Amino acid sequence: MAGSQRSQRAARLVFSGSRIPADGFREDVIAGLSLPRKSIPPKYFYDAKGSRLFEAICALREYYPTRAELALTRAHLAGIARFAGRGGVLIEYGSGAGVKSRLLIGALAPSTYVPVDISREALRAAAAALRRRFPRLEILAVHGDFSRPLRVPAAQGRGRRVVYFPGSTIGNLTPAEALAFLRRTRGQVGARGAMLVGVDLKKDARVLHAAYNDAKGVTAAFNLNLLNRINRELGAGFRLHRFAHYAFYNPALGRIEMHLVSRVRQQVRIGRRRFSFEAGETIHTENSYKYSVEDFQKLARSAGFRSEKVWLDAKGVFALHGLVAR
Ligand code: SAH
Ligand code: AVI
Repeated sequence: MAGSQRSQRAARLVFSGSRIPADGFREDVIAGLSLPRKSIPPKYFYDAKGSRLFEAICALREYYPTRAELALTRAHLAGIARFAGRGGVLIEYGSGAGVKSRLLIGALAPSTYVPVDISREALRAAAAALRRRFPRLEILAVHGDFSRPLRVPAAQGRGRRVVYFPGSTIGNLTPAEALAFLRRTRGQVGARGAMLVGVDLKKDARVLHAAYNDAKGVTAAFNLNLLNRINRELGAGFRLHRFAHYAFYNPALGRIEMHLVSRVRQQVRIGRRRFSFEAGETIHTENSYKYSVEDFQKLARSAGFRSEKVWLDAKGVFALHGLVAR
């Protein structure tokens, strides 16, 4: 166990797993840029600046998912608490700034809260703020990567285990990765456990397009910040003005795709390696899958869950699925 550890009479705030997520960054970037279609996993967006930019995205007029999910959570909080039960262990994947977490913790009064995030900065700030808000709550914060099997402390703690995965972060996984993640989670919560998953719904492509191409250019800055991070952490020579943000809805695959397009023919160095780009060639940086209620229920079923509840926001743009073990 690494990181700081403080204890108080009723509650603890413990950080663990501090080095794991950075492992593999260089290897993943080199491997991704060596592919015929260049790509880099979206989990690398979230350095300290990337996490701040994501929070700025959440406040944008065009980016409806955060507002919609917050509104539906507030509107249905009592029903969500009845479904999930009080006093158990609440594990949250991709907890970020913890805004939705605060609502859920208030309603579920868990004995232990386990936020898991790849962004150390976001995790520390959110856990410290939650500790101030809920001084008696045990918080076991895990700096880790949920895209691989991950040991989570207190997973065998007191009470029912409930996994919370809001924000449609599941949409950033391919359907095959999402299925594998849901299966691992089904194993983790056990036969009496439950899961709450926030999922963005399929909708008019113009609404989706605007959400990922905002007028202020915050999403573009979020996408381009990945190159900044590679420059800083891997000693690379990306010139950011030679790349452009490009996001579009792919209706055949039901996903938003984000890319970084090379504006010119160029070579870029990473350490001693060189990578060639044609003008117009892209690095695929993120998918954001959108699911109908039925399609997501089918996926959850294949993973060993039964869909017990679905809550929608008033405009019908976002869904929160309440899943129980089958
Ligand atoms: N739950 C918040 C934040 C969503 S943004 C909300 O609903 O607004 C996605 C979050 O998941 C970020 O905080 C990011 O750091 C984290 N994340 C992305 N990929 C991850 C991974 N593979 N493992 C752990 N955390 C990840
Ligand atoms: C975190 N995730 C669900 C966001 C999404 O909508 O796919 C990340 C994001 N990318 C661009 N804007 C927001």
